[in-house]
Amino acid sequence: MAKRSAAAAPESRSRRGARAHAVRFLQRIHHRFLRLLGATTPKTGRRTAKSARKVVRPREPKSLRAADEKQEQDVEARSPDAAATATAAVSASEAAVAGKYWAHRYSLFNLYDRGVRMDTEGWYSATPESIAASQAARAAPGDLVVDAFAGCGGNSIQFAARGCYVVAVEIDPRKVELAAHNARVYGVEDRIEFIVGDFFRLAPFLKANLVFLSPPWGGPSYIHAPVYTLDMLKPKDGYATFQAAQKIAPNIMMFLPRTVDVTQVEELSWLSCPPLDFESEENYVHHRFKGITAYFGRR
Ligand code: MGP
Repeated sequence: MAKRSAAAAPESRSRRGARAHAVRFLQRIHHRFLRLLGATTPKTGRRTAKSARKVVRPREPKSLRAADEKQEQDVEARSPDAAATATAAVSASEAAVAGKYWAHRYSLFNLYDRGVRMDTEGWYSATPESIAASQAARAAPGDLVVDAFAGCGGNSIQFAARGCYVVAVEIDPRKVELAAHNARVYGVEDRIEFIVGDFFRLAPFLKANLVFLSPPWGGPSYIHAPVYTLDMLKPKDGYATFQAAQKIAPNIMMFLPRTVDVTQVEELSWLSCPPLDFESEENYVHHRFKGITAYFGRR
């Protein structure tokens, strides 16, 4: 008897129905799978606008939604004139999260999409993660580190990820909440002790292997001064800040503006007797000069 070819066999109504059902099911699963990827995957290449909208993130100004679809190169390609005009046109707080900072979110925190939180000051003053990691690499695992102006926690997190124990000092309790949250996002909260307080008042009572100083530079307008001098640091000048750190540890790191007078910074090492070893390093992100780290120490 001749075999009937399956292809030639007429499809029964029930089988057609089952096939249509399977197609619909696969389509549904496909969408869910995409949604899942959009919601849980940290930045891995280009994302569609649709999946980007699914990402959990802090509220951002409406005007920034469009920037979400642009990657860093787009923003960095803007002319400096256009950026300056735009910055001048908006209020100080909006300027802080204007396009370029939002576009830099993954440079600041690689796990941004997992719910990292920042306040206005954090957007423009957090140390980019790759720089914070290279600074932390100078510490030894197990070191006790005081992060004197912890802000939203970027540096503390990298020291903790390095295996250090960190005392994160921050005067603004709201920032401490953000930093503690971000430390949980990175899974390093067990290695960081957060203290709400004034670094200058606490310094005489602290002891550590290393103090990390990334104090306020005076906001994004710091760049308008052709040379940044140590008296421009906030809330106290660089000398007072450095001397407070000296009471705590023999090793000090300072993250400073790219326009800082490095000779003046080097002179800080002479505040110790014998003078501390000094090294300065230029820090770049995607070939853009972001700041200078000064390392002072005895090892
Ligand atoms: P920037 O020079 O203001 O911006 O800050 P950017 O994106 O480099 O500007 P452009 O000209 O390249 O487009 C560069 C980096 O310096 C920031 O990412 C912060 O890490 C750091 N930084 C900036 N400010 C204003 C401060 C500050 O006040 N305090 C500290 N500690 N760091 C700052």
